[in-house]
Amino acid sequence: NRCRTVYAFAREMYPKTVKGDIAYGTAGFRTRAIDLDYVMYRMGLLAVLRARVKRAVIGVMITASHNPEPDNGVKLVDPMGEMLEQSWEKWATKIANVTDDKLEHVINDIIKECGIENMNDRPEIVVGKDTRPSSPSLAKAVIDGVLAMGGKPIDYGIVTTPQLHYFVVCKNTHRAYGEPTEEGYYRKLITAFKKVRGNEFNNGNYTNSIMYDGANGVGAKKVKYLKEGLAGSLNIAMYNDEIIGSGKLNYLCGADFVKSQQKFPTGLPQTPNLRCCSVDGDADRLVYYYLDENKKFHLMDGDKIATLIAGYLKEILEKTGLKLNLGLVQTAYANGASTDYITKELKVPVACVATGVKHLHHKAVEYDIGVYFEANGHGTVVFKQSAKDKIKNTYQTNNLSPEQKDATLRLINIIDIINETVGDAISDMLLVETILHDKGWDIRQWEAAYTDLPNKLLKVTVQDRTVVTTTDAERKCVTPKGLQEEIDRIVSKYPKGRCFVRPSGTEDVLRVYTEAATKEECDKLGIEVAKVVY
Ligand code: 16G
Ligand code: ZN
Repeated sequence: NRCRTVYAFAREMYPKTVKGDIAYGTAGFRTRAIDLDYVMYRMGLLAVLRARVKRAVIGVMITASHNPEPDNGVKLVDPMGEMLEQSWEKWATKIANVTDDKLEHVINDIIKECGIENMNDRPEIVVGKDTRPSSPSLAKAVIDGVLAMGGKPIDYGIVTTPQLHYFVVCKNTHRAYGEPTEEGYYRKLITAFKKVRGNEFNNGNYTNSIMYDGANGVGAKKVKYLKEGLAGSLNIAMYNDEIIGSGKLNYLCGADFVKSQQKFPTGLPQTPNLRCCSVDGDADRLVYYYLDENKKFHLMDGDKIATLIAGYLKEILEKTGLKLNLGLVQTAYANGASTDYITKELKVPVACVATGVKHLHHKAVEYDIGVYFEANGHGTVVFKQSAKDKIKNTYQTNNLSPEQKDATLRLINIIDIINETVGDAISDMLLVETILHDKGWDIRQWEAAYTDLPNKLLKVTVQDRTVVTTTDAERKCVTPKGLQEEIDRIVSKYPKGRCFVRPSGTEDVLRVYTEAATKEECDKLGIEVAKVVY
């Protein structure tokens, strides 16, 4: 009976209208919103199957992050807040592309291959969406899919991507991680933040005001609750909060614009030396920046945030006397100067992995305390349960010096400021503000830690980007034969030169990243390599 509903709905309400295939990639499915109705319905079906296999709550997030407003997308969130397990990406791709009359086959294949015997279970599927005008109808399609397959949809409405991850983890840990509600999320962050900050709102060169660019998206809508809760302790001046449907989402503003254009966003006051930050369209990325007296733009990207956090956690750990291993995970995009600084000055071990949050996350959980960030501003800190237990148990013991006790309590509260489930712009902002406050630093002192090498990212459109394959965390090309040798030859001519070429996981292009001692050389290097791959 159920199955009849599934296929009748598919044919009558959500027929597959698009001929071409799409692939579940690094960011799930992402394309023009008008092409996504049937994909959403089918992701609703798949989420229920996944939930039955894992016997857990699964999340579905509808967003196209920093893409333009007419796009949309969908990704599934696994039980502990991770991205959908890689082995299931093939099922997602299969179920999205099959014709309506073969949908039944694919579903039966999944049931058989995964040995799903609990087809009568009614698992909860938590659904969230960003502020795109297309999101409500796409959410309805997901929910119809969940219902048709016999799941129980829990609709959280408009939320940030990291909030949705948080809800999934709260539910699957039976609230050990927090209350699975928006209020619970704000309360957890605000309470911890205020405890660490205490009553001294300013400290040294640190002042407690920040300019916040909401990218005209969900990050603007949600920070209002935080702003109220933090009133006094942190003053958040909010910009770029257009009404839904204005077409301005991510337009000339937001974290992706600021990082990729290396430009000050529209809509913020251009007063010199003000600490500013931008989030992206689903509030999982964060960058900081300021304009100096000469209106020169200074960017503090994901690398700067990561080094600030890792360096600070190392200091705190030393003060507690706890023996826990701390590591930082980056991608090939991390500026060479940041890697140098963190390994040589801070002496924190660094690992490099392939682009995409799932790769960073999986590596970071190998450390007791793992910090991971992409240069684009997506990242967080993860703590092993055993590390958290050790920190808490140590705090209870009586043989700590006052300084140790203080540092241990600080660490306990800092863990609560962090959204460990996934990179979270709002939580990351509170963490950065906490560190700057404790150090008594203004944004220039933070910037002074190291100087970024000039860098550039080019897109090259080629006939078939899949001919380029890479190894060594995407830093070396394996095919086409001879390409890497050619790149090496070019790079060797440039002082401090570095370059890699990789196929994009989200667009039909090759990406060429270059770094060199000067901006001119960096640009030249990029053009030389682009010519070779073209
Ligand atoms: C996706 C990834 C992001 C990565 C980007 C690279 C997630 C949640 N998002 O947006 O981390 O930086 O893809 O895109 O994993 P590219 O492969 O087109 O360069
Ligand atoms: Zn995003």
